Amino acid sequence: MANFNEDDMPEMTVERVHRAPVIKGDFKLLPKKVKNFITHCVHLMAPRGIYISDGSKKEADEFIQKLTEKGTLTKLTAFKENYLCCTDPEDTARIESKTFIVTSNKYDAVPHVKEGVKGILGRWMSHEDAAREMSQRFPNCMTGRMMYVIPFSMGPLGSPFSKLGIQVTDSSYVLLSMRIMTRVSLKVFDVLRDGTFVKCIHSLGCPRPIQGRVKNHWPCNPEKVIIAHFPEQRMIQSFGSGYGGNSLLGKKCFALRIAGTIARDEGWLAEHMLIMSITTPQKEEYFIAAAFPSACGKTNLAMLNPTLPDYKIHCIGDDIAWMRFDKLGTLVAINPEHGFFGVAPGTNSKTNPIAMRCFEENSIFTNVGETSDGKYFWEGLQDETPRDVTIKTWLGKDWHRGKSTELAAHPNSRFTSPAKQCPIMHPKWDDPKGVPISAILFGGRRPKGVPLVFEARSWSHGVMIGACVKSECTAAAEFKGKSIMHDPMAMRPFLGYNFGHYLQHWLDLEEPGRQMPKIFHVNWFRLGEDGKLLWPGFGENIRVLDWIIRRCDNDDSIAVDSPVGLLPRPGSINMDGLPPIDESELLSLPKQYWLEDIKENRTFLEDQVGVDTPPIIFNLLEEQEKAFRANQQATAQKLLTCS
Ligand code: GTP
Ligand code: SPV
Ligand code: MN
Repeated sequence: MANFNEDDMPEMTVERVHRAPVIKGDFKLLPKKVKNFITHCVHLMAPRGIYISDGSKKEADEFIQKLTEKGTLTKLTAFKENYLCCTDPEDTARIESKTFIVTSNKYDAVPHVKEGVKGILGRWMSHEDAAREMSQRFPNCMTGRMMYVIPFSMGPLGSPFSKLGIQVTDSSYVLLSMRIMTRVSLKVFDVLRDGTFVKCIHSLGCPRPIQGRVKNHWPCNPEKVIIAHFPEQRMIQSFGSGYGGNSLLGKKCFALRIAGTIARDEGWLAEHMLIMSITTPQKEEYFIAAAFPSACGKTNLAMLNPTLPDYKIHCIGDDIAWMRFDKLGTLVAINPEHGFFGVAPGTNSKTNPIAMRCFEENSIFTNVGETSDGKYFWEGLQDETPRDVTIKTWLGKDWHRGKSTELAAHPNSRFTSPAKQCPIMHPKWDDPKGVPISAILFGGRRPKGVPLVFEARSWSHGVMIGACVKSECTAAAEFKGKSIMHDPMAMRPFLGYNFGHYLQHWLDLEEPGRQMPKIFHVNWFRLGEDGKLLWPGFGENIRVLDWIIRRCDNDDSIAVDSPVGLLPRPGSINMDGLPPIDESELLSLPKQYWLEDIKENRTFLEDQVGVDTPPIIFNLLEEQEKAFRANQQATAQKLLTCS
């Protein structure tokens, strides 16, 4: 299975897959490689039929009706075409411990870790082991179920930037979600012809008759979950989970892990980044991309509602950016996705009014609560939910305001909405040519020590800063608690190849004649001594973006040098109209904290990336340490300036 190659397979006709009749679509007209792929899948998984999805509204309506009758979806009657879906409570997030990269050579996939250290930058599996694991799962796994064939494009169909995929799945929730998240169309087959596509194989792992109990009308197989990527074969095999990043294979599996490898080979970048534009009161427009780990604020920033007057924000994408240098040396980016799979809790009319408008219709809400007046409910919506409605949790229990101790919505509950419904979508969000990027931001949840914003001195310094990104654990994967985890470049769970090679690839992009974007690090999550956030965040983040774009225009009057890079000169961030903010604390660089942090980062790289770490990264860390040691004025509380 692992070495499956469509060119080695005899051309099959529909008769050869007769035990699985083609229920919808014209199998005969498909490109040969697609036919062979489907035939292979039918032989392997033995579905009761084949359904070739055309991505149409009519088709979606039919599935919605069926799933509503079955109880998998519940119509939220207060809206036009909004549905609630609650999963098996054991299938609510990405499972990183079951996510593998399968390559012939281990070190193509993961770095050389120090002896005795458990690597956290990707999990490798050999082809032999993968073949064994798959053979224990996929044979006949679709018995009694329909196999949906979903032709999709990541990026505008036909753009030279875009890549095509075909996902087979036995989940109609996945079919509905893929239709929102990617561009599903039969035209994919025309564009494809004899070209290549990413083979995406997904099964819930629940053949009929079902053994055991299905919870919440959500078949899955949590004990046997595996999400395996075969970059050499441009293939993904995912088993046992119907949830998000595990099953909507266009997203993290394809657009980051597989595309990352393609990007390395072709000289571009596939990153876990939002793309947005900021238009100043002077009508200048700047495009930026920002990489924050899962559940750290990408969607919120991409849809920011600016509190400073006369600034306009447009969203191009909220999770994934594909970027490359064009002939003129400009870094241009596209959003390969077609929808949002956004974190629900915390989203409300104050924090993200734009998102609230995105999901007014045609959206699916997964694992949120429900109100008696036909609406969704989650933590953060208390103030805008009438007191007289009754509320049920995502687990179907009664929820009482101020009394219930359990959560109304799962912390990783999500909305799935078409991007075009976003009222501030950029007119060029769908432009095959992409948009020019002036700045790249890294960030994470850093309750201590890390200033609101600082700027890298150079491209390679920015890569070093990205390599040291850390964040508090979030609910987007299976981790519990609030410990600080390394999440370099916000890509830890999404790396498709050796992280050392990945850093080198970033460094190698710097070439004469290219306008390298400036790189920044931001932190909305710093806490004061009282344990409260020092920065209001959300719409107020425009103040930081404003500082960043002035730096993109090389306004040197607003920056001061420091051991970590360039910091805002005190008073240079526009704080007009804000309640008092402790700016010196917000921008301070506690020396002891940083010396320990640098040491910890060095150990992390030595342990986790070892000999694969580009030496310049260590040199830059050393320079940073020297700068701290040289600076005698640095105290735990004072703003540190070296200039
Ligand atoms: P993924 O979809 O998992 O990649 O997450 P994301 O990076 O898009 O994160 P998202 O914007 O959905 O935000 C996640 C959580 O962080 C939500 O609960 C937000 O309310 C909260 N959040 C986002 N931006 C801010 C901010 O500026 N300040 C604070 N305090 N919280 C924020
Ligand atoms: C993330 O975890 O970064 C997400 C959600 O965007 S998922 O699609 O499940 O990966
Ligand atoms: Mn994400």
